[in-house]
Amino acid sequence: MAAVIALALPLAACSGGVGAVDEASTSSASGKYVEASSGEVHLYTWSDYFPDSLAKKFKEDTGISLSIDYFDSNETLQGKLQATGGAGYDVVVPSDYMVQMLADEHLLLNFDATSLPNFKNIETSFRKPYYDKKNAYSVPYMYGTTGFAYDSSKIDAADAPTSWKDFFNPPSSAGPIQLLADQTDVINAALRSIGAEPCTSDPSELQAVQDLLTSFKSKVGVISSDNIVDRLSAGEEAMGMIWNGDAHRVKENLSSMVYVYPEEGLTRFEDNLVIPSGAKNVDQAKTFINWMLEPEHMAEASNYTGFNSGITGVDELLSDSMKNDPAIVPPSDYDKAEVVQTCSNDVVNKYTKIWESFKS
Ligand code: N2P
Repeated sequence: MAAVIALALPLAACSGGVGAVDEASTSSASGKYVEASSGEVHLYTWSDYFPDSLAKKFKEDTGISLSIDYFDSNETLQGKLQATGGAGYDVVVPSDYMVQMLADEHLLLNFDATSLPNFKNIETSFRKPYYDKKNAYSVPYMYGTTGFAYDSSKIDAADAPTSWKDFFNPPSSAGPIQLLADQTDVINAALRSIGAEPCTSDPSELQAVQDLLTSFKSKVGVISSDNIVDRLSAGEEAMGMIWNGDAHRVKENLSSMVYVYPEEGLTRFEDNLVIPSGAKNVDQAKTFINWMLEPEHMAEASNYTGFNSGITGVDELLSDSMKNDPAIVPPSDYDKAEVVQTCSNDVVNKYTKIWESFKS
């Protein structure tokens, strides 16, 4: 099983682009762990990222009801928490860089995740990531990569795409391209395709990305992070930017689908369970997060979403189809998965401008 966790790049080893969260300026830890046995938890997570069966099991096990709303990108989540001052939800699921941005904006509760009884179940290399060096705010949920996939029954082997350069200049047999509604993933991929690094502030590189996206636009079919598994499985699109877990699920329905590890490199993301600063049901939220750190619960989420997690004991419980899928277990010689960094606010504003102009 070592291969499955090959993507468990030690997050702690990577430094963030804008420095660590200012510990002194954040709210203090919210006290010791108190297990709740009634009440509710409002979860706000990515589309299609939490099985109904697990919500049911959580209620049976703990007496706590779980209601779920969905978002399509870190920036949508951030906008929602900014608008409500961190209220409205008890647990939300930001990726790496967004944990740091939300903590910097005082939108997360410092609940000291190390005080959870099941914190011990988190694999060592998944503790103390660069975006939360003390595990004050977060525990890991799913991790994966952002690559692209194509249907090899529709695209000739001679035209088979292998790079982001190919993705942004697709063969005509690919038809309209699926694109994630995700400014960070799309712009980082476009930067890689021109040989630039994520988080660059170089005006000529950012202009080149803007130009590339402008020329790519006529080839785009749907820009959406929702229902990708259904659309690609049904053959509505033959090529698209996709997260590897979703690609795995498509491959279960359509075996001719191929997940590509682009030559220039790709993003390795880590999604997290965190508590917003305005959460109403904090004990219930902590009870939920602690419950999710049980291997059998996290494995149920993994087998549903197609993504692995950094929780000890989950690998053994993964389906054989996950363990044997190159979309989940990258080729052993592929060493270009890069942990997402937190760009400076100035660079984020530039990304947003490029993205808005691309979509308009
Ligand atoms: C899958 C959601 C994946 C989240 N539908 C990527 N951060």
